[in-house]
Amino acid sequence: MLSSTFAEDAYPSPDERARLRESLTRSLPEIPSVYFYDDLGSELFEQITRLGVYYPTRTEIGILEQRAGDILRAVRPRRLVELGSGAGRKIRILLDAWRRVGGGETCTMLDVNGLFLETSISRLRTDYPEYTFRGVIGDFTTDLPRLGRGGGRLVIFLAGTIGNLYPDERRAFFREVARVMEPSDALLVGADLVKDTARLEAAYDDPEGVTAAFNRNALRVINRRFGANFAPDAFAHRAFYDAARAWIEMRLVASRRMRVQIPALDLRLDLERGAEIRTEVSCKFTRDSLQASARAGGLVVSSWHTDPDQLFALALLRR
Ligand code: AVJ
Repeated sequence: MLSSTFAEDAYPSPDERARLRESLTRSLPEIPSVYFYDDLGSELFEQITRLGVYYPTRTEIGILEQRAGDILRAVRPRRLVELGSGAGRKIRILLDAWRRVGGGETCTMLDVNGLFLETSISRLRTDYPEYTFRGVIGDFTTDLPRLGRGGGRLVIFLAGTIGNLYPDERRAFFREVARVMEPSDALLVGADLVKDTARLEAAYDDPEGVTAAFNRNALRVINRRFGANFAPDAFAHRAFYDAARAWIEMRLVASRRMRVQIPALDLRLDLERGAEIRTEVSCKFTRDSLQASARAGGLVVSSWHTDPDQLFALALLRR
């Protein structure tokens, strides 16, 4: 959903360059996971969602299909707001349920990609003429105030994307959302659940190598956007579950010694063979751990919806 951040025509701002420079010069260098999602990366992610080992997408869709009606009847929203609209498949499940339940008026989608927003909104207008659709171009970590206040609103944040925020960023996110919520509003969050390590690790290291290609693509994005000369093929994909932090971590491992120039950051990286770059954390939750971090924003879990195998959950949060 963040692909337009890397529109080829938009040169990285000083702020963006400073942030990446800071990430790459840590003792464990890091590339923020937002850099996965150029057009190719977004397509690779779509392929990941169809892999047998990658259970989150289909499990979340199953839960939504089962529970959308109950959730809408409990909240009775007039307005639906989606943060980060993805492929636009899941909002349709809620809109279909809204038709049966009634009471719906407007649907707002917040996304950093303006073109993506326009395309999906024009399709939604055709298929759901009874609702008013609005697009807000923005980033869910910084632009929530632009949604305004108002009540009667169900905000949805799906796909387990909440897990890509570090715990402190996650608490800040909940505080920001809570700030624009009225007591009659609710937030529906999709969260991947803690489970056995083998199952988690398999979901991030498929035999087809799609996740490995997705991981290496971050280097291509950095090369293009910052004039760097990373050799993506000289990096191996690594994904492991850190049980103490309850997160999957993805890294790229240098298969040889190399010197990387990143002109736009005025930076040179000397990597030893075996040096690692962190590209993503994907936090896994229990009902208690999600509740604890939502509490930072004064939010409580008002209902919890999961699949029979407890793989994934939708948490309905309220003030
Ligand atoms: C986009 C956050 C849902 O963390 O599972 C998939 C991204 N990374 N495989 C996740 C991802 C590796 C994904 N989300």
